[in-house]
Amino acid sequence: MRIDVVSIFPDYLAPLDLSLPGRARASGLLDLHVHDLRDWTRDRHRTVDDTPYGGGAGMVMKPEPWGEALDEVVSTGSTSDEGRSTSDEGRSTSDEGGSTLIVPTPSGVPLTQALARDLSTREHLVFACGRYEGIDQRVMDHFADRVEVLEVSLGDFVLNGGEVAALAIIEAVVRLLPGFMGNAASLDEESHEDGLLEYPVYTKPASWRGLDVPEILLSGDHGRIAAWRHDQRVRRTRERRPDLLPPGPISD
Ligand code: 6GU
Repeated sequence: MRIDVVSIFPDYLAPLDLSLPGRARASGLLDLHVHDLRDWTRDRHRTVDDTPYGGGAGMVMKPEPWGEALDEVVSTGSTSDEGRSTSDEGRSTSDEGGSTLIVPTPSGVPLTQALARDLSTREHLVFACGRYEGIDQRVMDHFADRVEVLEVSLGDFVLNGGEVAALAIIEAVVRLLPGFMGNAASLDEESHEDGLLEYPVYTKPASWRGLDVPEILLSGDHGRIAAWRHDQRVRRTRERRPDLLPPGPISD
């Protein structure tokens, strides 16, 4: 998979060199490129924003730098001499129709595990990280005629810009890449893979600060342990995320 991120704060994306995406990069599964939007400005002040038509608070990101940046990055596989991905099994990444443009915004569709799974099957993701009050809508409208455009939100709260959201989305996607995690089973068993939250987990010591590990987990009875864990998942989900449960009486 190739991922390009365009931002006015490319240093925000430095954590991508570490941790999960870092390992995927090192192993050749992920070909990741971070770009500074201001490289596509043409004025002396490298301006990226302006006041909103219609009035209102804050500033809006101008369409021209975004247009030029995304013209180049969306059609990529490579911009000039950056080199081609070797992880795409021979498919061309210069076909822009193979790109998906993701615009992190609190006004987007919610990120879910199902969306992360879908994104993990794409060959090229481009993240357009906006700041201020957002990006001129014509940028998304224009590119929607050329590639799939997804405005994606992490949830019902507001961040200062799309960078931290892009980091979160990339981590959720990259850990699902085939061949990334050693243990495929640990992926299926976790929260949000089957509509219930995860059960609580414990490790040694069996007693800590007066708190004991639930006795059943020490029993060696795998059938009863599985039933207990399922019950814990249902209780937790009912308590914390009732919106995830089907309507009507709870079936255990
Ligand atoms: Cl994707 N972006 C911003 N700026 N704020 C958010 C968000 C995204 N998701 C939740 N809040």
